[in-house]
Amino acid sequence: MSEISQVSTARESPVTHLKVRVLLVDDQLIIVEAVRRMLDGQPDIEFHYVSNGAAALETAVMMKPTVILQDLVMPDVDGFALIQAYREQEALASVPVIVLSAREDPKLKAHSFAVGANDYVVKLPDRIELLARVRYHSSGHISRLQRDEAFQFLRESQQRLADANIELQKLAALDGLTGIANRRRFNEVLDLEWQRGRREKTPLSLVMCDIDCFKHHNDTFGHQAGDMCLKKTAAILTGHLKRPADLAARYGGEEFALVLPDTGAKGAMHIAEACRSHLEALAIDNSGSASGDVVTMSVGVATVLPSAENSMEELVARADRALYAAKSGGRNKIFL
Ligand code: GH3
Ligand code: MG
Ligand code: MG
Ligand code: MG
Repeated sequence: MSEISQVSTARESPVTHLKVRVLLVDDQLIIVEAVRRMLDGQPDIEFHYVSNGAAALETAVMMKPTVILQDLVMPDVDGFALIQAYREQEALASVPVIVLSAREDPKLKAHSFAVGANDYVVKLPDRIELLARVRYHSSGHISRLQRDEAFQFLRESQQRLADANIELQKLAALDGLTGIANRRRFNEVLDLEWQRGRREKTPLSLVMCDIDCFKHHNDTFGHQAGDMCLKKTAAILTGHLKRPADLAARYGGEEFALVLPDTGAKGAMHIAEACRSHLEALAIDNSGSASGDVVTMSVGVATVLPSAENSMEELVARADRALYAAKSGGRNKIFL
């Protein structure tokens, strides 16, 4: 039982709002206690009361009860006037009001209905009767509420789910260390761009990069320095992309790939060279390595006009072979 001074507006599951919220307005605490005993402990009923008549209207507006049990005679207000006041409030206009009267009197009954009451019970009714009347008057209200709240809850849940799925899809496509596209995303994009190149008869270029003597860098400066180097390399690659459709991806450990749609060999070589020289210019320490004193990368470039006569796998294999040639050709080089 709670005398209402504050009503929580927190929304959890709609189920908590499907309880029949009974507000008893009665100045006599002995009546409050008797009604509480009848209603409390019912799983579908939430019992509240207000014994101060002057506070009844405000309390009712705040808590939006399902049913009001209304005393007629109170020291500070007139029960009839209160019922009329409920009816003038938008939030309470259709809330069923059951009058709890001390007297079995036809005139009081008639007047109660005239001012807007829905039912009239002489105090104190039998528990079974009171429960039956409360449930009878709240059934329509609850099912409407149930429907509206359930729809609202469903809509919000679906929206949250959709948002979460978008986030998950993004995460599933990104490399955890560098934040750029991962191998999975690379495969998806390469496939899409291959199809598009075939349809639109435009060249597709693939640039494969591999950091030189990265094992030496890791072994000499530590794994954290190695991670930092990977992040910087990723940033260089994305920084040199020119079009929205271009993609930079982490292909494997210290290997990266660029997918460049509608780009010929010349354009791809140009971007590859910009990336290679940019990394060299960062002068990340790799002293003592077989490929020089700073971190560099070797690059293989391949370009194809996608068609039925060639394949995506061939394009990847050609870029790989070019990369291997750049490695055997002395590293820090670009081969086509
Ligand atoms: P090469 O010039 O022939 O490419 O030699 P390399 O040393 O770069 O190539 P190798 O394949 O021998 O070594 C690659 C190293 O990259 C070994 C591996 O531990 C390291 N590596 C792979 N992934 C990560 C990572 O996420 N972080 C760090 N710090 N190191 C990584
Ligand atoms: Mg009274
Ligand atoms: Mg490698
Ligand atoms: Mg390497």
